[in-house]
Amino acid sequence: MDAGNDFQLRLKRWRERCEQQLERVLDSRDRLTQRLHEAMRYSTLGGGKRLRPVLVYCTGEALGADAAALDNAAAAVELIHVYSLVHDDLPAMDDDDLRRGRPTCHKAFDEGTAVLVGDALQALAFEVLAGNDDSHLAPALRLAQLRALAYGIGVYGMAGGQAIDLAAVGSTLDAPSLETMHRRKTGALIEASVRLGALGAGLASGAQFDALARYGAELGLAFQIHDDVLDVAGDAAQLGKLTGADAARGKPTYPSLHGLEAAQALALHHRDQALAALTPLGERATTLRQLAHYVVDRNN
Ligand code: GRG
Repeated sequence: MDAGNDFQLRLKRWRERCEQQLERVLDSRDRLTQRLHEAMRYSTLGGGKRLRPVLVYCTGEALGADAAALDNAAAAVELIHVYSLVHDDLPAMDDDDLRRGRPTCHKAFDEGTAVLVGDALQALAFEVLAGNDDSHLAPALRLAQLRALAYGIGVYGMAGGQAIDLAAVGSTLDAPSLETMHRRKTGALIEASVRLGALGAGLASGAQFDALARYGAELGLAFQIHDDVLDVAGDAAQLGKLTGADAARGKPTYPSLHGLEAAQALALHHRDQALAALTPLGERATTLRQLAHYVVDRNN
């Protein structure tokens, strides 16, 4: 089998494993909150590329971890990601009707439910990551994972990036501010996914840990720049959402600031930075390298 097919097969297996884990943690028989649960499952299951959990698995695997030691972290990062999508789609944020090819959560249910879906998914992510007595990971590593995830989604991560994004609508940002916004809004959770995978393999510090964190940060920035590019040049049917949304809202993006071609070149530049960061890991990082190419070659 050639390397490309092997990569696609591994991607498919990790996605299936992620789906099983999400099914596991979203299983509830509480009748009083049936509608909330239905909305959480609707938003989470059966869609999306599962990039963040795949990164957890691939990073952990590169360092020799068992998949079972990575399951909770993989589920947790996807729960957080879905929470961010549900809130981001709300009228107070991006006001989107379509997500993953289906009506957004607040369209399929209602706005109040969508707010609660995000809140409950975020809480569930930390509960799952904290683990239980059967957890495969030592308490100190679990604590480091909790801290990494919290940092990645707080003021210096996803929520802060979203605040910069909201404040910038209808205005321009200079290049360094736009880069900071992207690094926080999207890059920080992607970097956290890599950190969680390393911690799940027992690696908590040192040159290799720092190299992986750098890989995650550069990959995250490349991912969001490519996302900006897809919003201009992508295909709505493949994306499962409308294109041109950033320009319609007057959002500063890489194509609006630098032009489409320069934005594409910058996505490749940060992919290359991500690849360069992997040098100390040698052969073990083959799948992580393939993921870096995938992130800027994808059409959805
Ligand atoms: C706290 C009210 C409140 C809102 C928070 C944190 C937040 C809203 C939004 C975060 C911003 C955000 C959604 C960033 C991610 C942008 C992005 C590129 C999403 C798409 O990710 P993909 O392509 O999606 O990985 P799939 O569907 O494949 O999982």
